[in-house]
Amino acid sequence: MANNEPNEQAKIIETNYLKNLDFDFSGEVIRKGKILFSKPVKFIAASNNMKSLPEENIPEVAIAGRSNVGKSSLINSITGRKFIARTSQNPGRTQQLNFFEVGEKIFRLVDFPGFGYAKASKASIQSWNRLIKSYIKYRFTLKRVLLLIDSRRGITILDKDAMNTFNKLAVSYQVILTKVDKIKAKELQFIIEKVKDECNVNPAAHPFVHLTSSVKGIGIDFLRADIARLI
Ligand SMILES: Nc1nc2c(ncn2[C@@H]2O[C@H](COP(=O)(O)OP(=O)(O)OP(=O)(O)O)[C@@H](O)[C@H]2O)c(=O)[nH]1
Ligand SMILES: [Mg+2]
Repeated sequence: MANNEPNEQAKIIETNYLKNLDFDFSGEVIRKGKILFSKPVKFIAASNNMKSLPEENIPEVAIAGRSNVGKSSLINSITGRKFIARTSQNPGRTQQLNFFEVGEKIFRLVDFPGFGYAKASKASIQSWNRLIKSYIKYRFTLKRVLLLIDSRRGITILDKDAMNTFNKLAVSYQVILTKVDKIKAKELQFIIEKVKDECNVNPAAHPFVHLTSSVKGIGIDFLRADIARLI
């Protein structure tokens, strides 16, 4: 990595957030996000069918994406708890909908099982898909799905399938690029443009794309701020 590489990346991140004319990421918004996520967070339920979901009484934000994209790591990072969501080197670790409640009945983050896990059996893929689709379709309290995309891979066929499913279910979703610590600034710039173009042609996709690294803490305060103004 060239010496000026971290600077180049910092500039891209600054342009995405602080120089953004369409979305406000100023001090007050960031402060609200920090306050929200300084509240206690607890794991409250793991559900593998619609009947065992927690009561539908507070807003929920779901975290979706390919197996191994960094969903559980991102939940740990935004909640500031290292081990609240179980992460793993082995894809396919999260196999149910896991609910994490932030604050006393303020809102919940929902960790989805990852899609595209190569070793999953057909039957388990079908039951995950059915559960996720039903949850999205019938959950009145679901505010938005955050669709995590690995910045090294970009939008794959599996991600496009997920976007099409979300479009059809008419659920609002937003792309979050993960693991930006792993790529060079030029590649990051390229992938941002591509992902934004893709979002623009997908009716239910939110136009703002987040850039994150759970390892380096990049973009985390901005994501907290966005969640705080959403719920
Ligand atoms: N370098 C880097 N590695 C990351 C980052 N986020 C997650 N990882 C690593 O990626 C792997 C998968 O992370 P998880 O958070 O378990 O992924 P997941 O999407 O929850 O995976 P499933 O539950 O299997 O669907 C782990 O080895 C993490 O340490 C990141 O921002 N940067
Ligand atoms: Mg996981």
